[in-house]
Amino acid sequence: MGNKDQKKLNSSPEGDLELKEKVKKPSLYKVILLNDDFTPMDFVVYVLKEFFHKTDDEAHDIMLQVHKDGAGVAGVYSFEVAEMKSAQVNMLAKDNEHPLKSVIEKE
Ligand code: TYC
Repeated sequence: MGNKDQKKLNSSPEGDLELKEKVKKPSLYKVILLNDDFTPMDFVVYVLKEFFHKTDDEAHDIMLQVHKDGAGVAGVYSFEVAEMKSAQVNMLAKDNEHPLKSVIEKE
């Protein structure tokens, strides 16, 4: 029996299922902005527009929600992207001497 036929015999819906089970979707992580008493509202809006591609209205809504509730989701990404965005936000805030912090949390 040729190699080609062997492959055909072994392929089955079960085989496809086994393969599917092993191909895991990457976990998603939320980038969460934390409220503080000193970071200017305009700076938070800028961060949401620049790093999280929010519209002006979306950015204002999220900023106000964080201001009222203490924390809010800026965006949801793979671990690597979430970690990078959170670090960039924290660095920009530090460089501008604002206490704004972001953290990441598994969904
Ligand atoms: N609470 C800040 C103020 O009154 C505004 C603010 C909003 C700060 C959201 C951080 O993640 C934040 N200036």
